[in-house]
Amino acid sequence: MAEFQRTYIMLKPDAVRNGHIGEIINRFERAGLKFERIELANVTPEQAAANYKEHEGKPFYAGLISYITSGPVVKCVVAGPDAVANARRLMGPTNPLNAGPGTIRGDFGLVMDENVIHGSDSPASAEREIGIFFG
Ligand SMILES: Nc1nc2c(ncn2[C@@H]2O[C@H](COP(=O)(O)OP(=O)(O)OP(=O)(O)O)[C@@H](O)[C@H]2O)c(=O)[nH]1
Ligand SMILES: [Mg+2]
Repeated sequence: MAEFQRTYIMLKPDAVRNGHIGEIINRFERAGLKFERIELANVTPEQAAANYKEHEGKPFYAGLISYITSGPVVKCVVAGPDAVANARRLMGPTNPLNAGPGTIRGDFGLVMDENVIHGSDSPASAEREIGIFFG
């Protein structure tokens, strides 16, 4: 049985910079997921550190923080049946190199360092991330 869930989706700075907001949002709506909140904003250094706590100390951490704070993002709460897994299915694997055509990362990205979109990995992460980004 599908479970009704909320997930936190974030169109990363490269998606906004490259003018792909509309096309990406359209894919979630086309699949039947509903946007409950949506806001263009900059990620603060505090929000970036809280969101990427698990990666602190890794070689790519500094680059990740500077990338996610490099320009406006689109912060979204998306809801529907199995929203967490369905959003990640639409997004494709973390590395665009492994993301097939038809997925958001496969169609709009080329490299792991700029991988277009974020989606929560569990309902618990979603709740935590919605708290970080919407207060
Ligand atoms: N350059 C680089 N970036 C990485 C690497 N691992 C993770 N990242 C970045 O850190 C983000 C978060 O990593 P994960 O949470 O493990 O991956 P994910 O859940 O598929 O991606 P998100 O939806 O963004 O959380 C990724 O989206 C990448 O932007 C890596 O090995 N190299
Ligand atoms: Mg993640």
